[in-house]
Parts: sequence; C-alpha cells; structure tokens
Amino acid sequence: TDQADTATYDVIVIGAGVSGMRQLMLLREKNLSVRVLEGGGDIGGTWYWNRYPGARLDSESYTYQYAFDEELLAEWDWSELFAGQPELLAYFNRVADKYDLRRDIDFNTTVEQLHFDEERNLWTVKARGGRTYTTRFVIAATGVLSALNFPDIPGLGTFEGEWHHTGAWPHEPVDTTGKKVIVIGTGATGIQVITEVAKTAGHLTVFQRTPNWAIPLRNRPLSADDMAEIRGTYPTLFQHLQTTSSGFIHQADPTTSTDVPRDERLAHYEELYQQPGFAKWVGVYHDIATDAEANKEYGAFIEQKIRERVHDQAVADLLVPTDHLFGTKRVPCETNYYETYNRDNVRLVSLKESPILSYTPKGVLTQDGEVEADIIIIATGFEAFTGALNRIDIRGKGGLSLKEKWQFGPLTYLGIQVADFPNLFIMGGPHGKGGHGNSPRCSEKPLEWMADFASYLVANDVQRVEADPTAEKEWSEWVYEVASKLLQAGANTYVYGDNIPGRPRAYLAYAGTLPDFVQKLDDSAARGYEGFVLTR
Ligand code: NA7
Repeated sequence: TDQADTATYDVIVIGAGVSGMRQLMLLREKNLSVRVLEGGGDIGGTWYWNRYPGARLDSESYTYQYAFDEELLAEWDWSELFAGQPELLAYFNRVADKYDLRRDIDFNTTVEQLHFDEERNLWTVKARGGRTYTTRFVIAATGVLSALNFPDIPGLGTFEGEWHHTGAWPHEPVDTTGKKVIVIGTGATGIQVITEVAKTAGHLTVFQRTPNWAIPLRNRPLSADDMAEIRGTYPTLFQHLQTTSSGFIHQADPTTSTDVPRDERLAHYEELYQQPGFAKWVGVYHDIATDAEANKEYGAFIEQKIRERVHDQAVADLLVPTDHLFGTKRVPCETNYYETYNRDNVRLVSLKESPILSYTPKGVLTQDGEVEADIIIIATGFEAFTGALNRIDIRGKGGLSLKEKWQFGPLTYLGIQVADFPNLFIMGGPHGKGGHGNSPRCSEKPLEWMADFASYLVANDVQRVEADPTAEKEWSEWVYEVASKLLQAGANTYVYGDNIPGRPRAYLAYAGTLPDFVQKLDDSAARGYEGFVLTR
C-alpha cells in the first residue's frame, strides 16, 4: 500500500551514515526542513552494516571522529589507536543521542526511486514498500562503499549452511568456533575477517583471486595518559588534517628516494615498517607513488617481509602480488595476517589455478574439487562509488536515467551535481573528495559547503539548480586526465570499477588533494556558485 508523507521538505538526505548524520545537523542549523531516509535499522552506515569479526579502522581513531563539538572531543576516550567496529558504532550512537538525530530519520527506508517533476521543480522519492516523499532538494549521502558486490557464482541458494556478506553482517553473533569456514575475497575486509575467524574455526579455506600488498596495522591500546596527550593536539590537529592530501595524519615524504643512498633508504623502510597504520603507504617517499622503479624497490622490501613471515614459500609465492605495484590498490592493514597461513587449520586456495565453478549444498565447487563448509563468508567488496546511486531508479529532465547517463563512466561537476538532474546533490560519490580517504575529514568541509548552498538556494527562492554542462565536461575531463597519470591507472581496482566483470573501466574517485578540492568548492561559492545554473 502506498503511503505518502504529505510534507514538502526543503531537503531530503539519503543515508544516515557518517556523512548523512553530520549533514542533518548542519541543515538543522540553517533552519531548513529536513528528513533523512536510511535503509538500515539505525544510524552508522558503514559501522552499522560491517559488523563482521575483525572490522576495524585503518585510520587513527582520533583522526576519524567529528571535529566540530569540543564537548564531545573532551569527553570521548578512544580505547585503541585503531578502533574496532563496536567502539565506532558506540561513538556514532553517542552523537546521534546527544543531538537527538533519530527524530528526523526514517529507518528501514530504502530509497528505490527518485523522479524529478519538471513542472513543479520537486523530487518525488519512493522507498521500498511504497512510502513516498516530496522535496525540493535531495542530498545523496549514500556512501562510496555501500552497494554490496556478490560474485557471479551460481548456486548460492542451494548451499545448506550459513552464508553472510561481510557488508551485511547479522546483528546476532555468528559462531565460527570449531566450524568449517570458507572466506571468498582477500581485500581489506577479507584480510581482517580471515585473521579473526582463523583463531577459532575448525578449518578455514581462503579463496584468493588476487593477492594484496598488506602492511602491519600495529594497533595498541590507548591509556588515559595517551588520550591526554592526543587531546592536547586537538586544537591544531583538525586544521592540520585539512592540509594533508586525503585527511590522513600521514603525508607523503617530500624526499625523492633516489636522492637517498640505497642503504639509508632501506634502513628508512625498516623504520617505516615498524610504524602504525598508513605510514608505510601514504607516508613513503613521494616518488614511490609515481615512479615505477622507486616503487618496485619498495615492493621488493615489502615482499621480503611477507616471505619472512610465511613458513611455506609455496604459500608465500601465492601471497606476493605480481599483477599490480605496491599502493596502486587500497593497501589493507593487518595484524598477523601472514602468520595466519602458518596455522594448521588454514588453507589458501588461489582461484587463478583453481577457479570457483559453483556453490553446492555442501560448500563450494572449484575446478580441483569440492570444499565443504558450514559457513561461507563473502568478502567480495562493493560496487564502489557509483553503485549506491545506480541501484536507485533516478530520473532527471525528460525522464533521463542517471545510470544511462553514466553507462560509460560518471560525469559530474565537482562530484556534486550532474547536468540534467536539477536539485540533486551528491555528498560522497564519484569524482568528489567527500566520503573517500579518511572519510570524516574529507567530507567535513563539503558538508558545510553543502549546507550553506542549500540555505542560500532556499533563502533566494531558487527553484532549480543544476550543473552547467560545460562545467561538467571540464571537470570530468580533468578528473580522468589527472587519474591517467597515476601508477594506479595500471591496476585493476574498485577505484576503476573493474573489480566487477562487465562494469566499464572508468576512473571513479577524485585524484586531486583534499585542500585543492575544498578550495575549488570555495572558489565556486565565492563567484556566486560558478559552474551551477540557478533559476529563480
Ligand atoms: P575489495 O577491496 O574490493 O576486495 C574484494 C575482494 O574480493 C578482492 O580480493 C577481490 O579480488 C575479491 N573478489 C571480488 N569478486 C570476486 C569473485 N567473483 N571471485 C573471487 N573473488 C572475488 O573490498 P573490501 O570489502 O575488502 O574492501 C573495500 C573497502 O572497504 C576497503 O578499501 C576499506 O576501505 C573498506 P580482486 O582483487 O578483485 O581480484
């Protein structure tokens, strides 16, 4: 039965994750009428859905929190340098409670349709189950890694055991103790879940399509003294994080590797290897990201580390990446991941040598035979950047579908608007910086900018705002051009969409820096929202 929400909102925000929650607060401050629609049963987005064992930050916890509320910053203690999912969800719940966010959010409300009414300049939003809403503006805070990717393997319905995608993990704990478990996928998620499940499973089989360059997380508990020290940095920390390229605390080393003598270089790599988090990825000599030769030397160093940690060199051979250079795909952080393959109860199967043919009632059939399982864990990631939007039937002017418009790759202006889709804004999607990198830092300024813009549009009675097609063309071409110069252009990665067969290969992220991106938003606003066409 169709239920209509009879209000006409100024803004509907889709998604109550890390970005959507903050967007709601900011729009409230502007006294706009806002409703947030969320598919999940509660707030938290990524941290609501990804409850799998081992789910954890690879950003330092204190860099990942909201920066706007001094009281909250003073009160909240992080228990670990890299917080786990339960602590993160508790944090976002604390925020939602403090700001009474839930009163403006409809949960279990998965948006399926967004249709633009050209006569009235309003969007009609239809959720699963039939409930409809009317709004002037829509802000999609739908996340860049939220649309689940299921591998194209037949027969899942015939499997008699339990199966779970890591990105839609049940709320009740899944007991893997003593069980036969299969994990499919060895990305950042797979690596976390494999390490954790191996500790208790009776037997674990890991199906690996492509090995990744993983680096030690080096997590540790934070004491009261640690927190006091960290808190002392807050006044400047959050400003500083706006100056780094992706909102991480680590920054590329301006030194060129070849300017440093080889033994000094290698000693430096050893030092880096002992440091926590992305120091070993984001914080390396700058040319490791751009010069293939410099990169290969560093890759050889990491390879040696992997080989030292894995007893069986035939297994190590499978774990060392050969298809892509270090850091050209998202580098997973790990805690004893490589040592996991030294356990008697763990077996690594390379799908290159032994592809999966189907699921069966008892497990998974590969070319080399059947592997039985009580539980199958599907850690195959997401249809990144565009998936969450493409799964909604979005129709702009003349009934044009967004999915069709993007069939060869995304086209946007600033990653925020799409020509022919008036009054629709994207906060965290393709070709924008918000929502990617150290996500809360990258989205912070764009969300503030967006609230200012929405307020301006309402105050000035703007009926229609859309990306200027020329601005869209220039922005898209620029993004594609900048990306083509990175070493990353040589890797198959979700950043190019080609982790999923049949998806067009097109660069989906934003290749510039966070401060550059924020500057571009501010410049547009300062010039009366240049690049956007406003109709009163
Ligand atoms: P990723 O990084 O996309 O990893 C997915 C993994 O699943 C990766 O190892 C894939 O292999 C593998 N995969 C995907 N499709 C298949 C099929 N059909 N068969 C076998 N294996 C497959 O997703 P994650 O969830 O790990 O991480 C996503 C982000 O979330 C991450 O960056 C963190 O920021 C959090 P491939 O390498 O494509 O060959």
